[in-house]
Amino acid sequence: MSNDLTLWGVGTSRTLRPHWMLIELGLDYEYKPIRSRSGETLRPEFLRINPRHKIPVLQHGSLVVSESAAIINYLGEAFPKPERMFVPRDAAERARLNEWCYFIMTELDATSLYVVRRHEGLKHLYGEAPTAVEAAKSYFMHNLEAIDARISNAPCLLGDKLSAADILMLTCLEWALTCSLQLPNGAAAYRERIAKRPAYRAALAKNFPN
Ligand SMILES: N[C@@H](CCC(=O)N[C@@H](CS)C(=O)NCC(=O)O)C(=O)O
Repeated sequence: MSNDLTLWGVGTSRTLRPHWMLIELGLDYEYKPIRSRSGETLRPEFLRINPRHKIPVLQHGSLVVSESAAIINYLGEAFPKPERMFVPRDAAERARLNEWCYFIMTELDATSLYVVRRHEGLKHLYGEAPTAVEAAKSYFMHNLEAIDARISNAPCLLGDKLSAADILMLTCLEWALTCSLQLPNGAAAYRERIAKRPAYRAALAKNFPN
């Protein structure tokens, strides 16, 4: 039966997240393999859905959700989760999940890795800023080192079961490696464990088809 789910976007760490969550939840979905900075995000068909011309975007029936973290948390709430996934049962558990998600999205993604991406890899678009890049890299490492012991404690960030926070964390760790950052021991071991998941491997194949 169709779930009426359409996901827009492939090719980046941010688009990988919803592919992974959809596959982890065992949901059938359609996807439109548009890419960033290809001109495809500026087509009228997509601008009607997201005037900020950013991917990923999820359509579920008439609902449109942008922002990778919001999409994967929505999917986790809207559909039944397999036993192997973390479901917050009360406000305290939801706070633990939110704490990880906000930390990863604001401190690791937006403040650190995206600054490196904009002013190193995409400097022709956003300007060269070596001081900002170095500061962002060292801020990333400082934050990761501060949580390294917590990451090593259990298989996943919230215990035995995978959550949206793990999807955000692993995609940031993989992204960090492409920026030549060296992961501390706990994070490196965590990455090795989580990256073995079949749903992650399947999502990689869908998100990075070439
Ligand atoms: N905070 C957003 C970031 C989304 C974002 O910046 N997407 C980039 C690709 S990673 C994009 O769509 N760029 C396309 C464009 O500007 O044309 C999220 O996590 O979804």
